[in-house]
Amino acid sequence: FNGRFNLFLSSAANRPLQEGIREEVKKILKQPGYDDGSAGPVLVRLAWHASGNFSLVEHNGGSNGAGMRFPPESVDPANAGLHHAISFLMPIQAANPWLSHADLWTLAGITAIEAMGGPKIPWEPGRTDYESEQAASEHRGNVGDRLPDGALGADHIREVFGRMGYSDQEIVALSGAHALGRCHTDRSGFDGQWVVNPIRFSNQYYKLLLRPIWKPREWDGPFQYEATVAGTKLMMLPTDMALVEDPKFKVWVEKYAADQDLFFKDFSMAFGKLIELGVDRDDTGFAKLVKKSAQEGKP
Ligand code: DDH
Repeated sequence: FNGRFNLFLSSAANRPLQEGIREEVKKILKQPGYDDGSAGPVLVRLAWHASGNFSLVEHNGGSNGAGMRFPPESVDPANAGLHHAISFLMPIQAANPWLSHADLWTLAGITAIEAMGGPKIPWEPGRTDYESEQAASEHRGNVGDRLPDGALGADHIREVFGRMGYSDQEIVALSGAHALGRCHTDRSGFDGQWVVNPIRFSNQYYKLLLRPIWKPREWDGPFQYEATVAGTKLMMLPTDMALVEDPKFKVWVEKYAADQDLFFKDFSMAFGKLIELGVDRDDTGFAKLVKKSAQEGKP
C-alpha cells in the first residue's frame, strides 16, 4: 500500500494533492536559527545525494528506494549533515504516510530550488521505498563511495559524473547548485559559502569563479580557496576551481556566467535527469525495486 497512492500524485485529477505537498515543503523552508535561515540548500543536497550514487553500468543506486535511511548510505561520511534535511521533512512525511520518502526527498529538492528563485524542474512521482535495511542491501548492491570528493580535480569529476552518464556541459550546469548553501566544518571539513546570498538561486557561482580573486586559504582545515566579496568571505573547493582550470569545462562556465536563462534551462534538464536516474517505472507508473547483483554488474 505504501507508495501505491503515489501514482495519484501524477494524475491530472490529483494535481491538487501534489500541489499540496509542494505547499507544505514551502512552509518548512523558513528555519530561523538554522544556517542562513533556510532549509532550502540542505534539501537540494539531499535530493542530489539520494540520486547521485547511480551507476549506468551496474544500473544501481539512485533516488528510488530512499536508501539513505539505512547503512551504509546513512553513515557514509559524504552524507554527513543530511539528517537535518530528513528531519525538516519529518512532519510532512508523518502527515502524509502514503507518500514515499524517495518521492518526498526529490520533490522537496526541486520545490526548494524553485522557491529560492530557480527554474521549474520536471518531476514525476512513483518512487518506492525499501521496507527495511535488509531489503535495501539486497536490492541495491554496493553503491558506496560514489559521491564526489571536493579535494580532487577534473579527472575525478568526469569519472563520478560519467558514471551517471553526464557530459561536460551537464556537469558544469549541475555544479551551479553551489550558488546555494555552505560547507560546514563538522560535515565535510570545508568551511563557508560560495556566493554572497546563499539562499538565492542564480548564476553568481560562475561569475565568481571567473574572477581572479581566489587565494588558497591559510588555515588548519582542508585545502580550499577564499576571497572576500562585498564584505562577505566566500569559498571555492578544489573541484569548483577545476571547472575554470579545465578548458573544456571553462567554456561552459563562461556561457553560464554570461547567460542566466541558458543556465536555468540547462540546470533544469540536468537536475530533472538526476532525480530520474535508476527510477524504472512499470506501466502503471510505479518504480520497480529490482534486485541487483554487484557481481554480475548488470541489470
Ligand atoms: Fe555540492 N557540496 N558538491 N553539489 N552541494 C557541498 C554542499 C552542497 C561537492 C561537494 C560539496 C554538487 C556537486 C558537488 C550542493 C549541491 C550540489 C559541500 C559542503 C561539499 C563538500 C557539505 C557540508 O559541509 O555541509 C562536490 C565535490 C561536487 C562535485 O560536483 C564535484 C551538485 C552536482 C549539486 C546539486 O545539487 C546538483 C548544495 C545545495 C550544497 C549546500 C548544502 C548545505 O547544507 O548548505
